[in-house]
Amino acid sequence: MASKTVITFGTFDVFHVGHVRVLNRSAALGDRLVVGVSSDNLNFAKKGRNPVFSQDERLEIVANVKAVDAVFIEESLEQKRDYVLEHKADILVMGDDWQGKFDFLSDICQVVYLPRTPSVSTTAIIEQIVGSS
Ligand code: C2G
Repeated sequence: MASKTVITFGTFDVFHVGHVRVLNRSAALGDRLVVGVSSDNLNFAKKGRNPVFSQDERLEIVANVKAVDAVFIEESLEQKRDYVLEHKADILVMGDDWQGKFDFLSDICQVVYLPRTPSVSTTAIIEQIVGSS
């Protein structure tokens, strides 16, 4: 059977257990995991704030997760189709906060949404740190 490439995307700011679990579960769906890490500009456009860690730092962290085979910077949400084709991905994985949003790519790859890990988020971690200072 041909080997399967999985692609997923995220900001992965203030890297936490929800991030490592989604990467492990994504990798388990295929043979090779490629991860698009949102650029600082894309993150600002999506969330209205700069990430705590820069795109170079986030890229380095994600690249060093055991389940991850390759990383690249995701510059724009609109380029998903190009990224899937460029990396020859067979499966696109997204967290279920994106449920349905990328179904239009199912003509070129399988699209899978995984449930988020409950009760952990970058925003909550930042709020907890700010509140405890
Ligand atoms: N995640 C999770 N459980 C959490 C938090 C995050 O499973 N408690 C998953 C998200 O569903 C996503 C990945 O971890 O699959 C990265 O999360 P974010 O950094 O919040 O990703 P986001 O900013 O939504 O970027 O092109 C789409 C974007 O790049 C996705």
